[in-house]
Amino acid sequence: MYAQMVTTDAVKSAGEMSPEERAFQERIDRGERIEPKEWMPDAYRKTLIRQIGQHAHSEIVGQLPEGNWITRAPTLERKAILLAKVQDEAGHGLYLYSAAETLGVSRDELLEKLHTGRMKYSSIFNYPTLNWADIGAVGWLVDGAAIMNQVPLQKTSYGPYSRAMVRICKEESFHQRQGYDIMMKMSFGTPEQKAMAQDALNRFWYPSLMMFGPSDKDSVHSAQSMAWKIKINTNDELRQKFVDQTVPQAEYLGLTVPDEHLKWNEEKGGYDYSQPDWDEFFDVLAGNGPCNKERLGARVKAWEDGAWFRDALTAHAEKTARRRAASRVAAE
Ligand code: BYC
Repeated sequence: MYAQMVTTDAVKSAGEMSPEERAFQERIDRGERIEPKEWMPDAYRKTLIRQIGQHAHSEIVGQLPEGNWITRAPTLERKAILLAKVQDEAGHGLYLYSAAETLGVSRDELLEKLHTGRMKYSSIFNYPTLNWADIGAVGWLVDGAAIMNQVPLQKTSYGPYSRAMVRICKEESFHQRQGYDIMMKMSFGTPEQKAMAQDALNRFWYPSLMMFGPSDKDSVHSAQSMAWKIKINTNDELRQKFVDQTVPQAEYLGLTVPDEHLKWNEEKGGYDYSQPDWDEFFDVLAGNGPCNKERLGARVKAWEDGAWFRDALTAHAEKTARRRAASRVAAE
């Protein structure tokens, strides 16, 4: 499953490219968008299917840790907000599956790969949401990290992906804000509530840093993806921006980022911070996180439970097509 991580994707020099590949790279370098029916290198198509597919799966699996709390939200207002957020995530998954389909892969194929463990989804969703403060931490940190990663993707080179990201980013901003609002309520509440908020930050800080992917030296796809402008920034660049943005937000809440080495570095104009435990990250990717089995099990069950509905839709479409064909023959 992790064979793709053994080697780094080699970026071809102009001399090694075919004339078609060179012309393609020149279009990318000029900042042109690539559209579905246009020529593209096979590896560009495959990289996009991998990234957009994994992104779509993350949105869908990402509904689970929060969906779990809809019935237990503390007020009617919080319930309505959370419900809207979780529905947005479903919508993001659908835009992204549609964007992936323009590359010649079907949604069924992508889902089959997810269900059989041949495609990934974001590591973050393999961590549990134990209490209401965790829902605040997810919105604040997880959606905050998602925005940091996804705002640059609005400028990604593949047209359908970049256009999907525009709408997704608008919605993610509301998600991040609602999470921070929960954190404010908890942090400025009773000592017990503040302790819950601190505990949620303690548990979600490092998994959120992992969302940006392995450090640049271990990122197998970054160099080629950046040459093709599929990715606009490296994993470490975005992680640094996230830390710099989030630390003052934690300070405002009166919470402590669980990193004793966290320190403002005047020279670089950013914080020095501790790396997450990368062994834990790769272990979660290998299927051994606290919730991997539960999350995948829930998705497979949802797929199987929905089989009767998909069958009914297909049967209806076939029946309608047969009727139309019969009435055409009768009219001739
Ligand atoms: N989790 O060479 P690298 C959301 C994999 S949803 C799992 O750096 P790349 C939300 C990577 O796939 C947020 N796997 O890869 C939803 C590769 O393995 P493969 C989802 C990870 O692709 C609901 C290997 O490690 N966002 O926000 O250049 C509620 C080597 O990595 C992770 C997106 O998907 C990870 N964290 O860079 C709330 C954004 N990191 O494929 C919120 C789009 C790395 O060779 N994706 N891997 O088997 C990206 O920007 C890039 O794909 C990544 C990774 C930065 C994630």
